[in-house]
Amino acid sequence: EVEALIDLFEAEADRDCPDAETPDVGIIMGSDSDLDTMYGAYEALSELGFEEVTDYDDPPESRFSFETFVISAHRTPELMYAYGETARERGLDVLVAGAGGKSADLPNMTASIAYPLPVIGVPVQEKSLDSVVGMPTGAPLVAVDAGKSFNAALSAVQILSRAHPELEDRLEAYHDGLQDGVGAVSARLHE
Ligand code: RP5
Repeated sequence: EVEALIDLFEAEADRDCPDAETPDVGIIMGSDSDLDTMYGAYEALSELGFEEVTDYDDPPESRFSFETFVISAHRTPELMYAYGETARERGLDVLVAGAGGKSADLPNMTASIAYPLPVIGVPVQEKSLDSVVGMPTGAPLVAVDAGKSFNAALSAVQILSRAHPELEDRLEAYHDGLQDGVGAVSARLHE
């Protein structure tokens, strides 16, 4: 399975697909036990109209898309290297990486391997916040608060929106929805 994934990443990197046909955001996590926490990133991207790519022979219909993989820095280091090294050539523009426990190395290592592609780290358990945010000078990793994978994905879309004004419109619409929600709560308190 791991060999097949490495072959897939390398083949996709060689394909030189148009940007509109490759995933823009990559969600990766260290274990399937991180899935519940990382589901927030899936929710945020889906809410903003990103399509999930699962079959690389079937290009997404939507202009913006994402992919999801479980990649363990410790159990599958070669897979982590293959993913990070091919990410730019495969057309990815920003990565959201989650890991937890005392072995939360995936976001940090991927940030180094895929540099200068931006990586947004999500600490999966609160006690592991330090392990994700700690990077040496010159090797940056953007990180959100523990477990906030939804915010990590929103940050990813903010980064993409600098080059894609239509994403700025979607973010504005999302923000308007948040404001309406808060306004409605206040209004209910004064009924
Ligand atoms: C980390 O170790 C993973 O990201 C996960 O949060 C943690 C525990 O992994 P499992 O033992 O549940 O697979 O690398």
